[in-house]
Amino acid sequence: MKNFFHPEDLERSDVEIFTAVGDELIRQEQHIELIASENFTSPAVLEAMGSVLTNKYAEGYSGRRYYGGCQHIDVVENLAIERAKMLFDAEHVNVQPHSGSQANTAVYVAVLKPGDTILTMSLENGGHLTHGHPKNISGMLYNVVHYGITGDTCRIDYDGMLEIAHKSQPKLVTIGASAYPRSIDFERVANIAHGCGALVMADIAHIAGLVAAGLHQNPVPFCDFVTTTTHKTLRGPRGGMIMCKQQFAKDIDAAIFPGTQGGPLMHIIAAKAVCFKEALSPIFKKYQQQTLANASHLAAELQALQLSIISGGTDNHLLLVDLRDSHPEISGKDAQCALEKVNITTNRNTVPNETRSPFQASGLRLGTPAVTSRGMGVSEMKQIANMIKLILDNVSNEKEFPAIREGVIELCAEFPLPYA
Ligand code: DSN
Repeated sequence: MKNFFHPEDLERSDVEIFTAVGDELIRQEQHIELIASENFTSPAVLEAMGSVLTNKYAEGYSGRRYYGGCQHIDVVENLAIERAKMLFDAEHVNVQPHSGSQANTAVYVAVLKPGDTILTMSLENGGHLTHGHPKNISGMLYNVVHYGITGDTCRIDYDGMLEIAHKSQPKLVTIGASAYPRSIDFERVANIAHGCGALVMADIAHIAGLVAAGLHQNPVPFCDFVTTTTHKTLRGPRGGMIMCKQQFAKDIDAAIFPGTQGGPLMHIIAAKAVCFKEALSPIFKKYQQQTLANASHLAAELQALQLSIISGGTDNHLLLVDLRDSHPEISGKDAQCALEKVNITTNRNTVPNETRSPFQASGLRLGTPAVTSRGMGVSEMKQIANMIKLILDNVSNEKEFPAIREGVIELCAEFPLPYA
């Protein structure tokens, strides 16, 4: 095979971009990455993404393309599809969505008409923009009704969902979240949706890696459509995917192309195939088990330091700190900015019954996929919890910050990224 990658090419032709990319690599190396939706791909995934496949137009599907020269492209896309089917036990897979948002939009286009009712979880309760937020196309085109979480346990209110489903008679129920730390009973949601004549779409963007490893209930047997991203817990390239029952295969494929997208990103589809192969290996399950162990340890350590964790802990890769109890004077934004000054990267998040604006928010979302990918374990989670507490206690007193930042850089150096 020809070697297509010359590391010095970018430096020679565009030193500004070369420098920015290099600086970003140093940032990733020297920061503790706790954004729950981020991860570090393998070098093999990166290599596929940087390949000559980006040069190829391949509108259409395998064996039915609108362009010539697609014989190798078909091999790539077929491998991605077959591996995804094996990984999730899916009847039909479309690997062309450019993102999770594109995947969700295509499902809506496939089965809904403008004005139809969708029943979803709101962004404020942990859902996603594309699940009917008024400023997203899903909220503009469809009549959106929300279910919520219970006030006491902060778990999805399945009984409430059943009641609202019967009252509102949705055409589609969506389930899946960006900031929900507990397991989801997809079978129960599918029963509720089907019981009132609705279709159901599970969005597993966050937990796809856990599902693939058999560590979370797989929605594929129960739900009509399952969408995901491939770059979060799944640790692949930035992109999306749709799985569905065979009866919807044609409609879903048409909703992606020509419905909402043109040419597929074949370099990304190749990287998805690489990621699925990695996810089928036994070592991937060990990685996901460690991600879960790290998340529950991080939650327990923070609780031991008197921080409030929404729902009292976590079943998955993420947790939500509610700052209102321990640090009512600081917002999620203040906390995120202070942590960033010591090289700990997080994102602020709204919490149930939020009183601040989403831009300020009262919570911090923390996730363990990225730190686990670089090899950190439970003892590092204790160190990280102590550093977070120290920063939150001293948001407006930066005296301690340089020493903590040095500690973060030293810790990161013990767990190098695989890109040397
Ligand atoms: N932006 C992603 C996240 O951070 O969860 C969801 O799309």
